[in-house]
Amino acid sequence: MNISYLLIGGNEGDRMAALAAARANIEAAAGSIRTCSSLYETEPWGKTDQADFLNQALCLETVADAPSLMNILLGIEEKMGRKRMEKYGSRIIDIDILFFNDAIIHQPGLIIPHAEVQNRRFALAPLEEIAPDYIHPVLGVSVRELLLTCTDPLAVKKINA
Ligand code: PH2
Ligand code: MG
Ligand code: MG
Repeated sequence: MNISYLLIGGNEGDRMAALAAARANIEAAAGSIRTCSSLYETEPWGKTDQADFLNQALCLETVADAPSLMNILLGIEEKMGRKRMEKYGSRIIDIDILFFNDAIIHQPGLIIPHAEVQNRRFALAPLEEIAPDYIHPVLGVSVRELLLTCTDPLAVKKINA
């Protein structure tokens, strides 16, 4: 069995419904969600003139290997109507693999750990809630430490829902 940490997010339409649909699709097609973080309302990173996102981190238990998981998740995004327009632009749903066991993978279309996780408060804050002691396999420090040293100034607010 493999353990993967995912980040789901979106900033179009009914964001809460989109995250709920993503969780249901992940459970149906990819494995068992062991833990979910709270939902976080987060300022848009990378392209600031767009709506705030809702983000959530998930701990997934799966029999799929990393490339298969990636393909399953891309299929869910497509089924949910994801259109790939501009880089960092708005989207109904995005499902990213942050970590997969302790794997370090560099393949076309698949980089694990996620290349930007340490630079994104919107990923680290939800992740820290469910996996504070996970050690980043390349950087060698915990998620808690990554959040403490993260310089991303964008606001991340836990939602009580
Ligand atoms: N995803 C992006 C770009 N910017 N900003 C926030 N707040 N949340 C995201 O999930 C996000 C983003 C590209 O994947
Ligand atoms: Mg993303
Ligand atoms: Mg993505």
